Parts: sequence; C-alpha cells; structure tokens
Amino acid sequence: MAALGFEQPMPDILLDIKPGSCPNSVGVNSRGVLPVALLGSADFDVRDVDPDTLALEGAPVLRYRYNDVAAPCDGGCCMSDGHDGYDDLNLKFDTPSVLEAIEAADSAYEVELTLTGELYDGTMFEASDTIVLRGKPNWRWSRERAGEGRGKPGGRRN
Ligand SMILES: [Ca+2]
Repeated sequence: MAALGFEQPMPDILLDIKPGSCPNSVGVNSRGVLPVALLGSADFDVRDVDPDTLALEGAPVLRYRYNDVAAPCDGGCCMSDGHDGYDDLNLKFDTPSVLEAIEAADSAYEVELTLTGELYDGTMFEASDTIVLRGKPNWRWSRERAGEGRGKPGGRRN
C-alpha cells in the first residue's frame, strides 16, 4: 500500500522585479533601492513567507510590506502591472549590494536574479526574475582595481 502523500506540492512562486516596469532595467551604477514583489495567488499566500529569511543573490531585505501591486502572468512575459486582489510581498533591496553580488560590471546584459527564502513552516523556496543591465560601470566596479579594495560605492556620482 502506498503511503498517503502528505506533502503539499509547492506552488510556483513568482517574482516580479520592479513591478510595473518592463524590461526591468537597472543601471550598473544604480544606488538606492531595488523594488521586488513576491506575487501572491489563490495557491500562495505571501504571509506564509518568513521575510527575515529572504535574500536576493545573498543581499538581505531592507524592508517589506504587504500590498497588492501585480498579477502573475503566464508565459515569459514581463508580468502584468495590474493588481489581482491577492496581496504581494513587496521587498526593497539595496541596489549596490545586489549589483556587487552578481558582479554586475562583468555580467552579461541580462541577468537572472534569484530570491531565496523559507516559509514559516521551514519549506525552502526560490524564485527568479531577469533584469537588464544598463550603462557602463564606474571605476569602482572595475576588476583591475579590485585589488585596491572592493570599496563600497562611495559618495561620487558618475
Ligand atoms: Ca497581486
């Protein structure tokens, strides 16, 4: 006799970087915050997610709130910008930390960013979306100068 399965299949968890924007372009020298939404649906309540466990390419969440900003969209589109009645978990990340984590200066034009985290019940999950990098890296991102110390983005604009 087969045991009754008691594990719920994990629903697809959809990530929308820069909800409302398409493409998700990010300047390689951007500062400030990167908005990211985990999209709730009939199958997925974003309040099941433990926000303290979330990281985008290893960068921790700066702050979060629950708000319905976007609806999942099937088939590789850039996510709709509408809302759908399901709350989304809206996250803010420090853009330079994320860019540093993916070594944006040496990255391809399009980069997939992965959010990792856990539900309150301990289930681990990940979700990804793609950004498009724009612009030329400043000197501070240059690998040749990396030996002089990977300084945090300083007080200099372009
Ligand atoms: Ca929503």
